[in-house]
Amino acid sequence: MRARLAAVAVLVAGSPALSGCALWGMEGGPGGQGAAVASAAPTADPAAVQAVMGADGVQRIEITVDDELRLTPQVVAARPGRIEFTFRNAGLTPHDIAVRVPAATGSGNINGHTAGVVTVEVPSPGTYPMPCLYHGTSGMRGTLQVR
Ligand SMILES: [Cu+2]
Repeated sequence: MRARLAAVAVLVAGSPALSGCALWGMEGGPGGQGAAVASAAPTADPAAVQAVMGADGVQRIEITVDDELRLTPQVVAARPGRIEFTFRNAGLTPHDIAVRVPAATGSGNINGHTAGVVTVEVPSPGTYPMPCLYHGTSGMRGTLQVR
């Protein structure tokens, strides 16, 4: 019994070493699935997926939202500038995703099997929340990391 308690203490003490944990609330951060997403660009959060810079200078990222109230990817990395999000609803439950940079720009209602586009101008680095206005309190929120 004493040895088991010691092992638990070591696990707890070791968890701050995992980067990005502080960003996530009770529902936890990206799991194994998120960690498996490849990202060529160096980012602080290994689960972050880099928005792709277009020839027009606009960074673009497509995020799938679903009936399990997930955003995939949940963490997006980008550089300061214009970023265009396409939120594609793979399920039936409507969503409304806001990107707070820091003023909120919302996608508007996204019905099942449709998509909503949000374009924001982010002047400076920072970590910006992307909550679903319907399900944010249920843990449906992504994160934009600009650096
Ligand atoms: Cu939602």
